[in-house]
Amino acid sequence: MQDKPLAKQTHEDVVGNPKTDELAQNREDGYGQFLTTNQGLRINDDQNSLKAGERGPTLLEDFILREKITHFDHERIPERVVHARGVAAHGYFEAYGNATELTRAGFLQPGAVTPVFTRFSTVAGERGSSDLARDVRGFAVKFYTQEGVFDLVGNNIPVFFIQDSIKFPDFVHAVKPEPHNGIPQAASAHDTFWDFISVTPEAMHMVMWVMSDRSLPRSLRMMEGFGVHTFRFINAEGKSRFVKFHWKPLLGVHAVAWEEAQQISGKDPDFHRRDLWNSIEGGAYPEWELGVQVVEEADEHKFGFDLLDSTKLIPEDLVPVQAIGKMVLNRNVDNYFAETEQVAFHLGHVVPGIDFSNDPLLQGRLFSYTDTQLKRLGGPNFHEIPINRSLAPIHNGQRDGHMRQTINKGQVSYSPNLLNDNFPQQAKQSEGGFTTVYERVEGAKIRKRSKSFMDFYSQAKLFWNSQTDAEQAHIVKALRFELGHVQKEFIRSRMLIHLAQVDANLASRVAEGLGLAVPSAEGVQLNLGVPADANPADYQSAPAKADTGRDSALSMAPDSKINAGKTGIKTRKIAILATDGADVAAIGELMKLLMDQGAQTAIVATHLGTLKGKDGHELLVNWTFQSTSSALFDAVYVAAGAASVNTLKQDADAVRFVNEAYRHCKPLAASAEGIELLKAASYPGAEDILSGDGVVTSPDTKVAGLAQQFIPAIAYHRYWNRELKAMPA
Ligand code: HDE
Repeated sequence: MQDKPLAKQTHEDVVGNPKTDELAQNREDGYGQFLTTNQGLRINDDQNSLKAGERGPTLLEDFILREKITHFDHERIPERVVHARGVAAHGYFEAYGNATELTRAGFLQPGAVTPVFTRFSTVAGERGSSDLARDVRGFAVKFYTQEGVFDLVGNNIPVFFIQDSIKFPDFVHAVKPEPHNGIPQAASAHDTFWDFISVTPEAMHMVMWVMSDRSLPRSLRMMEGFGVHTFRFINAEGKSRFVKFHWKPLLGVHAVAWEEAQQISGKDPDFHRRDLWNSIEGGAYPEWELGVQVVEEADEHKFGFDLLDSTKLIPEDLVPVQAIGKMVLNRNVDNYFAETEQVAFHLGHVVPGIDFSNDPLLQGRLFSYTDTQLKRLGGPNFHEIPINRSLAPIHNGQRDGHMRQTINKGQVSYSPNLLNDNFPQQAKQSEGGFTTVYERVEGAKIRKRSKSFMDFYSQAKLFWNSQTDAEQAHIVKALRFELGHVQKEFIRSRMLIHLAQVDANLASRVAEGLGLAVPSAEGVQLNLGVPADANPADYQSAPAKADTGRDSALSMAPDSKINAGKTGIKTRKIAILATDGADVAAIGELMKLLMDQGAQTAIVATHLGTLKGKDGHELLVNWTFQSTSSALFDAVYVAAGAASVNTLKQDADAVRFVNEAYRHCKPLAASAEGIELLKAASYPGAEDILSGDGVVTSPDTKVAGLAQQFIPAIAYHRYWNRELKAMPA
């Protein structure tokens, strides 16, 4: 166990992180070495295959050619059936030391620092799909603890679509590209997804989250993570409590606009992957606090919903999240395949002090993750792949199998035994041995959904009620988009019935966009997921509770509770629009002020190379209006300089750049003549960009005063209310 946080990790500097040190033993970069075959034979000619004559056929004898091509032919492994598209980074977790009363887990005790490897992902898209799909994000953390590997395999949304794992293949088949034509990629906006949802109302709570901005993160560094299921913490006295895991990002929780997401998918499909990589390379390490909501066993039934039901969350206003540690990601992978692709997470990788609940979704996952790794990684020895290897030593009687790395010595591979003095031996609890929590379970062997799971709409309503007007407008627009892509009108119509169970206003606003009336629910069997011999009535939801109230943790508006106090502009990207004739001295001054706060700036001009300022100074250009887009920035500044602004005003792409930034509700600023470009970018519904919230202008060419207002505007992130004025949903 280390006693202080790990220092900055670069690819070369691996000191301090035991997992990095261990991985280093498997590194190979070939620098300064001879080219060899896989048997270590030095190769003399890697340019020509062995032929019978210069122009003759290739000989089977060419073992060098065959080895190279054969290896190449086998380079791909099956992609993950879900969460195929992902990106990961190394880091460490530091316990605050305040969880000792709750759990005996060593990595949560005072002073403990544990190496981690964290993989983020989208769910539905294939390996090469865009990062900006409207989708749930996976948030899986592997802790290499001294007591073995602990995997916290969560998502960025605290609930799930279904209540029982037996429905998972159906759900995934519905959301994946349709089987007859393989369309659409990484999108839920199609018939089979909404067909399934329209007959599976237990999904409605999760659907609200996915239709909200939660599914369009600005950055993986700016999203929450959730363990979703109820787990257990067990302390040293053996006392068990229920817990829900939360990751809270220190940068706040932010999203992009849906139109922007669609643009980013074309302009830079690797947007999130690149953002994470660049932030870590630049030393702006993303950080999250790990927190838990704790429920005493005696309080299990006091919430009005079932803690074992993964379509429900515990409102944070009822049970606050207690922070118990912090994760910092500070090193990118050396090799995407070896690490990010081969990492194998499993809910069943736990350590003493952590245990499961009987959530039927969780229980099914306990089977699925090992099973899927066997297929994906090709055999039972995937735990020996460097990225998966435990730092705690492994000793057992398991032997052989594909690609076995360990050379187990001796005669004995069974237990108990006399020949090896009964080693390896079982560990007592006091020696770190894992024991399952004592729980009395009684009941008939039965396939049935618990009655306590049969409220599908109340928390969907709680979520809706907890959103600001602008957030609600986004949900309405998202539903109009998604259902607008559904070809069958009866599916659209049926979805309106479910939306009406959540909120009448929500349903009617979506209906208006679809050109439909909200049908009556009278006589409609809303849930078709009913066993053949069951009474359908037993599987229908209770009506949404009238008094769900609000939960202040559910809004991610810029001034919501989640974002309170997170006012910095660290790693925000600001485009500075300028071309020849711009006020280069003032630009330099503003760049310095922004970069001093940790922001990143880029000069976007009409040409690459350098631009010549009005004062004769030159400035290096980073992008042109053709090579980038406002969608890739958080804020825009238009520099002063009459000649520069005149050129930009004539350039349709420059005008569009500003126009789009405004439409996407981003902070804008302009100095002196630069204001003219903002005016030129005005459009119907927002005739006067200058009066919009978050637009900072100064007639002065000096930037210090402007920066004072621009910096908090950038920190605010998005002025979504502009849309309510200009473009009502
Ligand atoms: Fe997963 N899930 N899942 N899942 N899941 C997989 O395992 C599965 C669920 C999650 O970055 C698979 O290694 C079942 C909930 C993440 O490598 C597979 C059910 C949550 C990742 C699998 C669920 C998740 C996976 C595919 C219903 C949030 C990516 C590849 C009972 C709490 C991990 C793999 C990574 C991956 C099964 C539902 C999160 C097939 C059967 C709920 C973050 O085993």
